[in-house]
This record gives sequence, C-alpha cells and structure tokens, in this order.
Amino acid sequence: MGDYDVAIRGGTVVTASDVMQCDIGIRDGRIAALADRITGAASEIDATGLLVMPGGIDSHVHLCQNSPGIRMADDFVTGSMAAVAGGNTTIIPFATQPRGASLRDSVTQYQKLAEGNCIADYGIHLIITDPTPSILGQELPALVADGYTSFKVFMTYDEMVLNDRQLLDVFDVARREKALVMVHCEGYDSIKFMTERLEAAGRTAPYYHGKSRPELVEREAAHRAISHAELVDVPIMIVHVSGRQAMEQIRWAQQRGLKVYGETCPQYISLTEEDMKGNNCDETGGKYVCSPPPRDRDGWDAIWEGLRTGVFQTFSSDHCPFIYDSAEGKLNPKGKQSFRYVPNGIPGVETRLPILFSEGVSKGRITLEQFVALTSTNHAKIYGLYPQKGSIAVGADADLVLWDANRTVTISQSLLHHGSDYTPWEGYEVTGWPVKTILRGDVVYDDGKVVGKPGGGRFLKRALSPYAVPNGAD
Ligand code: DUC
Ligand code: ZN
Ligand code: ZN
Repeated sequence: MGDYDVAIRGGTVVTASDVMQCDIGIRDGRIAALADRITGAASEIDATGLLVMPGGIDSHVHLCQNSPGIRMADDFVTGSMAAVAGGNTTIIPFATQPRGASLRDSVTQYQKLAEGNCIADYGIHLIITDPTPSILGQELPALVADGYTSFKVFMTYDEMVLNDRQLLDVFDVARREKALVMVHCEGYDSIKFMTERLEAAGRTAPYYHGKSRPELVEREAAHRAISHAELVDVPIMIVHVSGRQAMEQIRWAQQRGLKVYGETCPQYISLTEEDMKGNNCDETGGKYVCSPPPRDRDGWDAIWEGLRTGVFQTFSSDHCPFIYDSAEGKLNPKGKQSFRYVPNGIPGVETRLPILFSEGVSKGRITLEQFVALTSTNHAKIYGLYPQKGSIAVGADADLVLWDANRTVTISQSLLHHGSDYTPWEGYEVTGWPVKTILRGDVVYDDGKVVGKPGGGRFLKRALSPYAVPNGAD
C-alpha cells in the first residue's frame, strides 16, 4: 500500500499565484503532497500535456427556483451534472425567501432539494425579499452562524425588490453579523416606466427586454447601492455586472477606498443585445433574455478592462436555466405577449470556464493565474471556503480540473448536460476544454461523461468572509 490513494502525474499545476511542473499526491480526499515526482500511489492519473487547476467554484447559480407558471430547467442533479462537466467542483446556489415566509423554513426546504442529489459540493446563499424585524433580528443571525454567510438582495422585480430603507436595514445587519451582501443593481421604477412605454408602443418582442433596462438603469442602481454601503460602512458585492457604466461605478468606489467588489459573467464578454433580436426580432430572441441584458462590444472591452485590472474579483455564470420550447419556459403564453413575462436567465454553468479560458487565456487577455483567481480562488476567499477550497496546497480538498488548453471545441447543445433545451453559445468555438473533474480525490467527470453520483456532493457550511469586514471599527 503506497502513501497516497491517488497521484496526478506529469501535469502543469496552476494556482492563482504560480504555474509549476509537479505531481500531486492525494490521501483521504485531500492534497497530501506536491512533489517533483510521486510514486507508489494506489492509482495514478496521467496529466501529461494537461493543466491541473483548482476545480471551478461557481458562486452564482440558480437551481430549483420555480415561480408561478415557470419551471427552472435544472434541479440539483442536472445542474450539478452540468457543473462538473464544465470543470466545477463547488457551486453556490440561492435559497429564496418568498415574501411573508420564514427565511429559516425557506432554507430548510431548499436544503432538502439538494440533499442526496448534488454531484458537486455546494454552499447556499440566501435571497432576502422580506426583511421584517424578526427576520433581521433573529433568523438571519442564526442562519449566518449556521454557515449561510452571504445573501442577495434585489433592487428590482415586483416579488423581490427592496426599497432604499430596506436595503439600508439589510446592509446594517450584514455589517453587524459580518456577512457579505450581494446586490442585484437595476432600478425598479426606471424599468417599470420603460416597460410600460415600450408595451404601449407595441414593442413587446424579447429584443425590447434590453431596451427596458439600458445600462444607465444598472449604473444608477449601482451608484445607489454603493452610496448606501458607504453610509452604513459595509462591504458589498455587485453581481452580474454587464458593461462599462456599472463597471466604472465599482472602480470609482474602489478608488475611494470602499470595499465594493464586482462579479461579471460570460454573457457580458460574448453576447450582445443584437442576440435578443433572434430571427428578425422574433420570439427566439428569448433564448438570450437575462438580467442585466447583454450589451455591446464597447461593454465587452470595459468588462475585460475590469477583469484585467482587478475591478472584478469573480467571474461566475449566473446559471439561471429555462427550457426555451415550453409553456413553462421562455415560450410561456404570457411571454409570447410581452418580453416582461419571458423568464430572465440563461444556462451557463457548463460553459463558463471554457468561454473565459478561450477568450481570456487563449487570446492573451489574462494570465493562467488570473483565470484561476477569477474562476475559483477568489470565490473561495470571498465566500468563506478558503483554504479548504480554491487552491492546490497541502491540506486543501483535492478538487481539481484537468484541462486541455489546446483542444478546440464548437459548443453545442448536444455536448452539454444541463436541463435546458438550448445553449446561447450554440456554434461558438472555444480553445481550452475540461478533460477530467476531480472532487475530493474522486473523478466525477471523465472526458464527456459524468461519472459522479447524485449525493456525492457535500453541503459546505461557510465561514465568515474576510472580505466582509467593514473598513471602520465598530
Ligand atoms: N438575477 C440573477 O441573478 N439571475 C437571474 C435573473 C436575475 O435577475
Ligand atoms: Zn440578479
Ligand atoms: Zn443570478
């Protein structure tokens, strides 16, 4: 019997800080050694010619989040199949509190959907829609203590929106509990105003979704959220930043010394509002409807600027999948009448890493180390999972992706494992593709085939994030 259960041999190991040639020894699901040469393991994986990187952590995915008349295309089984097939080992989806409901009960119910079903390890963020005194005073602190150390709030959507006073109250509790708030920055009233104006003019096709929420709507909300965060002195993460204007707000806040973090996603470096035209402004444009909407090529440049210079810490998918051809999906009866009823979201957990690798590393826009930081290490650090996750170091979980940097693949629905019936990136060519995904030492994805079992993923009780520490003292 050797010293290791598994040895990964001959690969190029990449972390957020280094690129090195070494073998990895794994024992009891953890990395036990990094060495020039490791022999005598019970089994060996040949990584010659491949990159070996920390498994992707996707800190922004939606699974099992149904709403009246609308079904999400992925549950924990299919969503996590797609995740591991895309090179990820950890996902962090959201448990939503419906208005009037207990946050604790919402989390308990959501947790049951995950248990026994998830193939990847998973944490859970909270979505707070009804910040009553008992939610903020009792339930939220208890949940933070139980490892749900981050929560999302919305500045739009009828069923989700918080007004400014509610945002301030939630921010204040986040500061007190040292939890991290994620903010969806789009202004409710501006969107409502624009939507009614567009509908009155008969502009109801999916394409007009983008026109109902132009960049300035996101910019205004980002500025408001930043101002509230400064007033309270609480760090915030502005999620799914779509283009130049919101990026500049975050950069401005960071230059002022505020702890304002930024997340962006594949759709904002690879899709544009033109995609929502579909075929001549028809309903196929609904395949690209997400919020904030894809922008334009100048927006792509701005997002790259933010990725390169550190304005953004995380690159997530915002995987929010619906079936296109379904009365409970993009083509629901009301959605055919107006863009306002087309469910917002696109599938992307499986294609996030290949798109960033291809557009970023293969095209020379970012380094390998930046790629690892943006797709894994920073997620672990920001959401209380580091150093167990997000690194290749002795003692860390052996969560790894073996990556072929030279493989060119044309993305196609037929290759993917998600529950949607389409991918917005059909026909999109990428260079760089995951070959094997390893979760705590076990192979869960092997060159096209998901081999991990539902229930193999563990719930991750997350620590408080060092990124959530306020600037000032108490
Ligand atoms: N916000 C998200 O984070 N995901 C999908 C839809 C939305 O508005
Ligand atoms: Zn959002
Ligand atoms: Zn989302």
